[in-house]
Amino acid sequence: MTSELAAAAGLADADLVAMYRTLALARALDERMWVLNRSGRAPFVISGQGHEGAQVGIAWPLRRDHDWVAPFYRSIATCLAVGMTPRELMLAQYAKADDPSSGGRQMPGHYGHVGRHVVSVSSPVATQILHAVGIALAAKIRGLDQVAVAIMGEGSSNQGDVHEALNFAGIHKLPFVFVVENNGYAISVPWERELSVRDVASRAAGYGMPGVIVDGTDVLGCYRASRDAVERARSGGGPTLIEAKVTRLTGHSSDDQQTKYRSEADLEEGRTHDPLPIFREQLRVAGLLDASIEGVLAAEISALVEDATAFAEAAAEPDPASGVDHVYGDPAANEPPPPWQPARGSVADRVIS
Ligand SMILES: Cc1ncc(C[n+]2csc(CCOP(=O)(O)OP(=O)(O)O)c2C)c(N)n1
Ligand SMILES: [Mg+2]
Repeated sequence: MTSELAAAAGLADADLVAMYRTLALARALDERMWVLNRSGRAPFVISGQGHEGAQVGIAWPLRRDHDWVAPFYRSIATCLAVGMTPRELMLAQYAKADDPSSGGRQMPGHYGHVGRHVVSVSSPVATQILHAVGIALAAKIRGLDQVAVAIMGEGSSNQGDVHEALNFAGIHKLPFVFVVENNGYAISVPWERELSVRDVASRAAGYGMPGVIVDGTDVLGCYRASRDAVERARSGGGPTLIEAKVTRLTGHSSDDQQTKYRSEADLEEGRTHDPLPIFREQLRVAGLLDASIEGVLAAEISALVEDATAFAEAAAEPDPASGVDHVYGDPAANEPPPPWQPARGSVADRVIS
């Protein structure tokens, strides 16, 4: 029999346990990355701790290897939820040659995966929204039935790119979902100094799309909001903006000390919004987790983290000679760029329905 909790979300009990496992795995990998950083093994960590509930709930309704995600540097749980493996995330952390994100070219935390349809993170924040809207436009033109999702923080959502992208997506009713993980800070700047409104979601009205606020500790609430937005996008109803209120449990990055600009009361309050123990307790009450299941999961997660760390530690470094691969053409070939080809037919006719 399905638990009431799962039935209310239209999911099976096993889905809820799998969601919890993804949250817990993301947290364990993230914690390991900090240990590696503090022990001199990894040069930089940027953490998803506190964001995992929103990330797993929102990623869950996506069709794997079909829909597209343009994530940001905190998207560890998102990447796991769409099928990236702990080994792949650790290869990126160590910047090794086989790192699927960039072959070690990017900073750690800039995840990407061609096969899993995860667009490589750009360091300039918010640029990914234009990539995702472009993908949504292409999906619509080609009739591919795909949805594109862009994810970023509330501070980044103030960039000009976001206005352009949301306006365009709204006009053309693109299969697009914009996710803002609002943790109340852009590095050390509190939300009151970044945003002229309390909720980013209220801006959606200006682009002719629904703006939905979800509590990032409510994993299944995040799932439902995303499921509705993805269905709407896929069925031609157009884009949605989802704002997840989350907490940032760590400093901005491994180079930041948040006690310098956050009070102990603020940090304490933030810790009460940790999605991991909240979701765990929900599943315990629903009878889906108990000490024995949790023990099995904890052992499995610990083994995955150990395996990913050892695998990435032992993996080959990138060849320095490959450093500018994909940046320049082959100078020896000395070939002119291919001639510009005019588009066949009118793309605009097919897009503007
Ligand atoms: C265009 C651009 N400006 C500034 C930065 C430096 N920067 C990196 S992260 C960040 C804060 C982003 O805050 P937010 O979007 O709220 O995301 P959070 O880190 O809080 O999750 C800034 C200003 C950048 N990477 N790109
Ligand atoms: Mg923020």
